[in-house]
Amino acid sequence: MTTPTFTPYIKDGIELDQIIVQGIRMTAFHGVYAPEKESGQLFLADVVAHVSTRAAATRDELRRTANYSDIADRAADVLGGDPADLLETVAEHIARSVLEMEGVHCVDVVVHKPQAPLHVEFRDVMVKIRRDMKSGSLWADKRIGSSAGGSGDPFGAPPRAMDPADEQPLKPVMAYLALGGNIGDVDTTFREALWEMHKIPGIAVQRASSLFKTAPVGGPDQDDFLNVVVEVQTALAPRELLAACQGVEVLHGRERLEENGPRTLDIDIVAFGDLVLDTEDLTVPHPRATERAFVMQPWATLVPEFVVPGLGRVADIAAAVGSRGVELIAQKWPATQETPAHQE
Ligand code: PH2
Ligand code: MG
Ligand code: MG
Repeated sequence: MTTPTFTPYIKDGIELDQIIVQGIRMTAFHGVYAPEKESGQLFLADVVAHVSTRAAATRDELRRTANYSDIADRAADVLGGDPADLLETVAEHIARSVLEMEGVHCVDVVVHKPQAPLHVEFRDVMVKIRRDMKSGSLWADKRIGSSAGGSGDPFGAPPRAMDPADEQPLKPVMAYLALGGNIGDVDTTFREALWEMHKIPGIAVQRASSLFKTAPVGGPDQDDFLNVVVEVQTALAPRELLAACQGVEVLHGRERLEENGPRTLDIDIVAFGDLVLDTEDLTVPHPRATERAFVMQPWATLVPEFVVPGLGRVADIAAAVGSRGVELIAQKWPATQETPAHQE
């Protein structure tokens, strides 16, 4: 079995370290052909997790790095899990699982199938992929600008869905999410939610607005809210981004009990690039966002020049809506509380 080389991964100008688990081996039933699904054969996986190990080494603490045993378990779960037709699918699923681990910025996965049914003698067949948390990389293998992907291209993307809410954008899009909440430690909830969003492949959280305390608008008599607007870069279709937002709401115990009622966490897509869309479950730009000071004031601290499709500059809309009931709490949010790794 040969092992390919793994090129370094550079994050913010610094080459990350690599934690490598090689030759994870299992009998499994992946393959296109019936005998492969019945008898099974040997599969092997190599996984390289690109992480910064400095903080862990300085303190000699496992929790500050990626546990190689966890990496191996995740790879083995996929390798020995549900049979897939393609090595590509197995590799992709391993990559996604390892990318979910905290601190892993990029992952290389090689899946080997040394007993593949070929017509010639050979040593090994492998599929090698790299995936990272930046949505940009999701596009690395998209042949934008060529004729590839057109209807005559058998290797191109599947035909586009009819509903524009299900169409993945042709290149990464800046979307704006409005977060609100008034139950529990909302500041902490927001921070956790942003990290959870960022870990989802296809979403890269970029920046947050200032943080505001806001009087409740609508609904029953309830506590003040915290509100913030964040910028994400996304490779997902609008409806996939919506599902991600709702998934993170659920993680924080969101229950949809009453309209405009108190909630731990609400995440609304307020804009999705320059897209204008009106479907049963999703309307962008958000139909009420531009009437609400608790969205417009935070948003104006983030991207005053952004033009809300069909409605104008964020700063202008914010000025028109005014700032009644909204109070600036933290200009720079989230304030960094931990010592950055490179200072340790
Ligand atoms: N969200 C609502 C209803 N009312 N009021 C404030 N101040 N902040 C909110 O986020 C909010 C609200 C429905 O999503
Ligand atoms: Mg809302
Ligand atoms: Mg909502």
